Amino acid sequence: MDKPGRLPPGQHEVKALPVLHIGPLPRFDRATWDLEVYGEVENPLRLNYDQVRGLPKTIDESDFHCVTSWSRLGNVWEGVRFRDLAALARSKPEAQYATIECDAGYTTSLPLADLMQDDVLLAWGLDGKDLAPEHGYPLRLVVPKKYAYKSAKWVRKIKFTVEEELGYWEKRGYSDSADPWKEERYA
Ligand SMILES: Nc1nc2c(c(=O)[nH]1)N[C@H]1C(S)=C(S)[C@@H](COP(=O)(O)O)O[C@H]1N2
Ligand SMILES: [Mo]
Repeated sequence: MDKPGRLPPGQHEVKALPVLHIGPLPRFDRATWDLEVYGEVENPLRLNYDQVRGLPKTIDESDFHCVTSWSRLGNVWEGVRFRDLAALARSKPEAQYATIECDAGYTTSLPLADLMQDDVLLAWGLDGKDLAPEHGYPLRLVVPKKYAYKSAKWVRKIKFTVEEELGYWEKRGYSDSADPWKEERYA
């Protein structure tokens, strides 16, 4: 692919994926960890880590754009498509958004229309290896078409909602639509 054409306005390329988050690195205990899918769904789920890793696997290459201006191109993510998990939980017709809730209190939210895209994964792997803990292992959301604060690390709960609940950065002045190609950095 033509890399220059892949950089949104105001972004520069970095070769290695930086580590960026607020708060401490959460501890992962495989024996007690679970993923909960709840809210406006017909079939609420509580999956242990083995069950998550047994979900249909997708590998997808995409670019990653942080609002602070770095982009890391050509990330090969491995995980389950958000929409495959949503199909298992069977979201109710009135559900329009999902709030992603993480260890250590971080949240973000997105319209289901954005989350159902082909390139949106709940990922456990990057570039042929399990994710490093600091990049979100055991499970992170990846939403390549949005600034990376939507790509929540250490996901534990997914809540389907009728109305949108603003996430951690979205409540603090960052754009909720967060489209890097339109430079939607601030609300
Ligand atoms: N749980 C959690 N997820 C998070 C964040 C965070 O603070 N906490 N920061 C976000 C931001 S602003 C960015 S740029 C990316 C960085 O991901 P990386 O550290 O894997 O590069 O994680 C996103 N996901
Ligand atoms: Mo970011």
